[in-house]
Parts: sequence; structure tokens; C-alpha cells
Amino acid sequence: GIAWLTALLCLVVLVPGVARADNPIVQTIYTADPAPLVHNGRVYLYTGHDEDGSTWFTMREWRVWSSADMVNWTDHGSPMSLSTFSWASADAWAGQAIQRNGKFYWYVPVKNRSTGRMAIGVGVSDSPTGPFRDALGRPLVENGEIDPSVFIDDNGQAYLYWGNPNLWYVRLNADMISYSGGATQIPLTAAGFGARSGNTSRPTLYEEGPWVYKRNGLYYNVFAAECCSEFIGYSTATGPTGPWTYRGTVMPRQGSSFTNHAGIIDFNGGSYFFYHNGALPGGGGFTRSVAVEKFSYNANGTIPTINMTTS
Ligand code: FUB
Repeated sequence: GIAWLTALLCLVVLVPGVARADNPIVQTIYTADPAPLVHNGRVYLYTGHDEDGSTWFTMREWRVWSSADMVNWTDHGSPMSLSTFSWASADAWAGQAIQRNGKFYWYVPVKNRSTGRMAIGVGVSDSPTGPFRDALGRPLVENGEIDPSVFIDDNGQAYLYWGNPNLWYVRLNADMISYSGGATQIPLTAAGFGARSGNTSRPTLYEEGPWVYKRNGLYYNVFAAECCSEFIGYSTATGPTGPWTYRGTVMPRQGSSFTNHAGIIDFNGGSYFFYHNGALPGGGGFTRSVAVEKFSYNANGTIPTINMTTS
């Protein structure tokens, strides 16, 4: 009775780095831009950190969390920050990590001090929890745009996608830190990414935050749509470079954050949709929290509408 309860309480309350499972996943700090990675039976969750919450995305470091059961989360601290990139001055924004040949590559947008523009850097580590070092000592690509998503196709060809307001990709080489050919712009057509309603300079619903992956032979691009506030929409294609077909809404506009940002995995037989909102006390557009919903794909591969369970 009491002894068992005490032991359980100690486990839940006192073990450092173990968090409860309810949404938001992280309840001790404000986090944003979730990027999950499945590796060796665990989910590694890479996030940003909203650090002051006043009037801008004040973000100086990234954070890593992991779980073997999608219930208990271990805090791995901050194994990569702006100071990892000597050339970066600000804006530790939305990235994604991937494993190849026993190394972990973490692609992130940061501001280049010397040009004042947003660029994509690459951190590398022997472990999914870091520490990460700057793989290149300079940006991998720089065109003032943000939000890299990385994907390795079945034939070994890797791709890096990114962009706001445009959408770009490069073919990464096997070393994951160089690329062949130039940056290619993905045409933002209404058929591919949905038509915007309202008066805007942007041609389609695509705003930012692509999350590109392949499942059962179909390529998915899940992205933040039609700022502000954003909803999550998605497109599919039969190849990694398109042509894309807009498929509709994944997560409607909900909650108090005017951005949202998607990350999707399959893990232990389930499918999981990660996103962020403003659900913690004091939460909002610059004080966000990552959360997750379990879902099932429809039989034809389409994604059902997923609602926030807290917002
Ligand atoms: O977190 C900073 C920026 O807000 C990200 O790069 C975007 O995806 C949006 O979530």
C-alpha cells in the first residue's frame, strides 16, 4: 500500500529528467518545432526552446528528449546551441535530425552573423543525444530561408527541403554535409499546395516548416499553412521531388500559438503527429509547447484530421 505508493511517487516526481506523458510533452520550459527521430527502439525528440516569450522568437538553443514508450520522457538537456555555430548570431529555429552511417546530423536554421541572413547549419554527433559539433564551420546552404527537413530515400539518395516563403530542396551527398547540383525551387502551384483565400502575396497555402517522408511508397510533405494563424496541411507525390498534390488539412487552426509545426513518425506499430501550441500557463505565440497525438492513416494512405487535445 503506502510503500508501493511512495516508491511510485519517488519514481514519478524525483527521478531527474523523467517527465509525465500528458500533453504538453515538456512542462518545465517552453518548447517549439518538434522533430522526432526513431532510433534503436526509442523516439528522440528534437525541439527549440522559447526563452523569453515577449515579442519575438527568442531562441538560443535546441533541446533533446527521448522515450521508449511515448509515455515517459527523458530530458537530455541542450546538446546544441547558437554557440555551436561560431558564425551564427541568433534564431535557433526549427530543425530536424537524422541518422546515417552511425552519425547523427541535425539541420537547423540560424542567422548568419556576417550576412544577416538566415542560413542552414549542420550539427553532427556520434550519439542521438549529442553533444553536437558544427560539421562544416559555415552554412550548408544560405538563401535567407528557414526550416530544413531531411529525408533519405530507399535508394540512399538524401534530400534537404526547406523554405519560407519559397520551398527548396537539394540532393545531399552520402556524407550528408555536401550536396550535388544547385538548390532547386519546388513550384508552388495551387494544385500542389492549395490556393490561398484572401489578399496575399503568397501564391499557395504553403508557409513554412516542411516535414518530408515516405510511407508505403508515397511521399508526404506536411507543412505549416497560411500564416497567421497557421494550420497544418499536406501534399503527396509519387517521387521525392514531386509533382506534389495538395491533400488538405491535417490539423486545423487551434490554440493560442499563431505558428504550428509538424513532425510525424511511425513507432511501435502506431503513428504519431507532433506539433506545438500555447497550452502551458503563460503560453502563446512566443511561449510554445510541443505535444503529440496518436493517429491512424486512412486505408488509402491519406492522413485524418487531427485535433489538439490541449491548446
Ligand atoms: O520557432 C521559430 C519559427 O517559428 C520556426 O522556424 C517556424 O517553423 C515557426 O514555428
